[in-house]
Amino acid sequence: MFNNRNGAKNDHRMNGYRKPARYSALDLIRHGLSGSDWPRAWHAHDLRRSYDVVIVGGGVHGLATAYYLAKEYGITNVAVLEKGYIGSGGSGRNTAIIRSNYLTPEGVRFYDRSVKLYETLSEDLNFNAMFAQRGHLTLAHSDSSLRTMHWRAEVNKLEGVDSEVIGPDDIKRLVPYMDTSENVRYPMLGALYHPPGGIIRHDAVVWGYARGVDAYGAHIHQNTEVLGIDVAGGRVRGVRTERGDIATRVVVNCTAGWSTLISDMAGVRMPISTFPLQAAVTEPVRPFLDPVIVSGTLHVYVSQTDRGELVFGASVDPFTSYSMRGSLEFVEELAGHVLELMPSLAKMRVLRQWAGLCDMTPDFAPIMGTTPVAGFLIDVGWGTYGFKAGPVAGETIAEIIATGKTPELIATFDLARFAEGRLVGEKGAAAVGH
Ligand code: PYC
Repeated sequence: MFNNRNGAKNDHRMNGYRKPARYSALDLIRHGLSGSDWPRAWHAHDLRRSYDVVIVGGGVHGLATAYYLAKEYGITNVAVLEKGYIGSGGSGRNTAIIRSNYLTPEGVRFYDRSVKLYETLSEDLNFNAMFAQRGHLTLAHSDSSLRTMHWRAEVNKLEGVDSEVIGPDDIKRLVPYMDTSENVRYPMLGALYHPPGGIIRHDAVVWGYARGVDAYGAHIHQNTEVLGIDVAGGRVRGVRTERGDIATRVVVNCTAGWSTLISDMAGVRMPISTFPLQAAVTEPVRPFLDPVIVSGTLHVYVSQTDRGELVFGASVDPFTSYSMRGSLEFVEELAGHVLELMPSLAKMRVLRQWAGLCDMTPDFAPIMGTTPVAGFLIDVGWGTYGFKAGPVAGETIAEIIATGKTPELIATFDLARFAEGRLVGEKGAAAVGH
C-alpha cells in the first residue's frame, strides 16, 4: 500500500503496475551480445471503445498528465492520443532550457515547482533525463533591461528562487570566452544569474514519461489523429479519431501548434496565435560553455550540450505560420548576433536547423484548467515556455481531473482572465524580445 499526496491510502501500484525494466551494466552487455531484440519501452494497443480520460497530444505535457494521473491518483484507464510519434511536436523541437527566474510571483512559483520536479525526475522515472543545472545567465545590455533584471531578481528572491544580478567581472568568470569588454556594440552592463537553471535531454524526458505511463497500464496511441470532439448538453461525450470513436467524459487538450484547432472542436475559442520559433545546432566541440546564455537585446540564447554541440535559439518569427522549416535569413542573423557575444566562435559550423510552433497568448502566460464545456480541459498557450513547464502542468492538470478542484498554483492561468481583464503579464520574462 502507498500513500498518495493527499494522504489517502491507495494500492494502485500493486494493481497492474509493471515497473519499467532496470538493467545492470552486465545485463546490458549480455543483452547487447545476445542479438535478441530489446523489450519495448511502451507498447501499441487496440483503441478501447471508452476511456475515463482522453489526453490529446503525446508530448511532455500530455504524457506527464497521464503519468501523474496514474502515479498520484491510480487513474489508469487513460488514452494519450498523438497524431505523429511521441515528442514529435514542441517537446522534440525546443532548446531544452529549464529555469524559474520569471517576472510575476505566479510565474516564479509555478516554474519553480517544475524545476523541483525536474530535479528528481530521473530518479522518479528510473530513466536518466540528464538534467544539468549549470546556471542560467540573462544578459543586460541597456539600463532598462538591467532594471528588469533587478526586478526579476527581487521577485525571485521573495519567492525563494535563487537569482541575483551580477556584473561584467562575474560574467567573465562564469563564461571566460564571452567578450565583456566595454568597447563593443552591445556592452554587458550586468546579468540576471540563476544557478538552478540549466538544460536537460528533452527526448529523454519524453521517453521517461512514456515508459512510466505504459508501466502503469495507460495507453499511448501514436499515429492517431483526433478528428472531432463530441459535446452534448454542455459536456464532453467522446472523441472521434482516425482509428475509431472513443466514449469519454474527460478530454484534455495538451497540444501546441494545433491547440486552437482542438479547442475549436469542442466549441471553445482561445486567444492564441501560432508562430514558428527557429533553432539551430552546431558540430560538437570540447566543453567550454557552462551556463545557458541569453541576450534579449541580441535575440539569441545558447547552451552547450553534454555532447559538445552548441544549441541556439531566437525569438519567434514575426509572422504566424505552421512552418517547421528553418530559414537562411534566421541562421545568418543568429550567427551575427552570437559573434557579437563570442567572436571566437567564428569558425564553428552549423549542422542543423529547425523550427517549433509557439502558441502565443496576449500576456505570455499559459491557459490552464477547466472551460465552459464540462469535461473539456486545456493545457495550452505556452508560447516559448512550454517544455520547461511539462512536469508541473501534468501534475496540476492531473489534480484537477482527480479532485475536481483547481490547484492554487494555476488558478491565475484560467481562460476567463482574458474576458475579465486579469492578464498575468509574463512577457518581461521571455528569454528574448518578441
Ligand atoms: O524561456 O527560457 C526560455 C526559452 C528558451 C527558448 C525558448 N524559450
